[in-house]
Amino acid sequence: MTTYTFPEGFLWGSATAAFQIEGAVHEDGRRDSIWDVFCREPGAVANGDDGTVACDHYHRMPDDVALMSELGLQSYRFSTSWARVRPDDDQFNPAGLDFYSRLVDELLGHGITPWVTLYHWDLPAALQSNGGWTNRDTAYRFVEYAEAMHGALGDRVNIWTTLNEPWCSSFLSYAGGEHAPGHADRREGLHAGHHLLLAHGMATARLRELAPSATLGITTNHTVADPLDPSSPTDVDAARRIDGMFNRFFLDPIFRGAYPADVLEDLAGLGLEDAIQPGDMEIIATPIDVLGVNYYHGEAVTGTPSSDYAPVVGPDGRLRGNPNIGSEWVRSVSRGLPVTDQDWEIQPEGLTRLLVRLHEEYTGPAGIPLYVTENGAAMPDVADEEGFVDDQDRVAFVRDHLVAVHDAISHGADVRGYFVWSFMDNFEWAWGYDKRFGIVRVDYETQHRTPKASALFFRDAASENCVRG
Ligand code: NCW
Repeated sequence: MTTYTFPEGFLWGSATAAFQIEGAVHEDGRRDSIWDVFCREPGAVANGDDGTVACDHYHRMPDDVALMSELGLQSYRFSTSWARVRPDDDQFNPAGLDFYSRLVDELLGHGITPWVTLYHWDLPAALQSNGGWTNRDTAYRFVEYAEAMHGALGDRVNIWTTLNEPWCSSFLSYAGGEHAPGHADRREGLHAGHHLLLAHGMATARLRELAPSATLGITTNHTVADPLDPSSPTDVDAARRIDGMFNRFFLDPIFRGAYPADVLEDLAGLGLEDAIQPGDMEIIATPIDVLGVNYYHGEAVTGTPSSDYAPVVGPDGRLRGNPNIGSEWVRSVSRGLPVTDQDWEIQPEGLTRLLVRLHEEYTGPAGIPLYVTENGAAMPDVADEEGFVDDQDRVAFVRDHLVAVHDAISHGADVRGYFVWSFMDNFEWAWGYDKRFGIVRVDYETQHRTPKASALFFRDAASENCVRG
């Protein structure tokens, strides 16, 4: 048995997102976000689930924070709901701002460091009616929203993430059709991606003016794409393309002020250039203090190059696109690795490779630390009569990925913390409530919370600052 001890000061936390847990979607002045609208579309979300009640966190927040404290969380990463705070793209909503202010007070009262994410996918529907992220104006609106959040919380919150997983809120949402607003248009996907990056850069610059000593960053989601057959040039090219769209499309502008040349070549003729205005790339490259990394799985990819592409109408009548813009022919193929409840292949060593690479190619040269802002797994949980879930599969997943983080640190990556996704079971987007990621079980009938074995494992790891395996 080896003990993997983390550097002193390593931050142990957990994360959630507003729409996935809050509920209370029509209370205290909140109005629809694009996810409320999307949930009403037949076939968009499994079982027709929606966020109306979710984990009822809006009403149970103090108890939830008390449970976080009992479980030894040192930091809690949550997102604020733009639709709660500025429901109509007009006046800011004092009741919405007050909820997050109370949450921050509650966290600080328990000695838990608040880590705010400003955008975790729930755009106000009022903005989508003007094109949402395909409209450049939304980026300017985001800056106003960021300013307001800073005005409400900036005296107590020091760590700010602009966006969570812009790949999802652009490509998966506007081109892939799987997330709100459920469009299947490649040009829209690319424009959304650029405007999200612009919003990130402008908000970072503004927050820096308002709070010179704050820690500012973005969280990107990553895949580690390996060619199915490393000796096949098409498979190698498929892996390069997926890496280009998932990882480098976002990181290169942020760290190098330019889209990668090979990605621009792959995307030629699809309209990205039309969204880029003089000065945009400099704004996007506004320096940040921290990069948040979300990692769930790696994949093996293959495919036969083709320029054929047509969105398909699914059995539910909804148009489905493909988030792999310009490389729709690339497919992920099972390598026979064990999978989570979402069929995502479990590959902890991919996290080591990812962190070392990010450090060497992007953050290290700029002296910027990495935080794993999300990692975790949906597992087929079974609760006993008391509601306890002995989720040894999730314990192993989290432990093995923490060992992978430790390996990355041993190889020189400057990783300062790990946030398990998620604090509690919640609304898993298009999968609805079927998929459970929490280290705390939520009984949706009673809203009763029960820490799972993984929560107890995580509490011990955090308090000892190590894992064993
Ligand atoms: S879906 C997703 N997730 C999960 C979600 O609960 C959370 O809000 C997100 O930050 C868990 O963590 C993130 N990420 C999308 C991963 C990419 C999916 C690739 C689909 C290919 C078609």
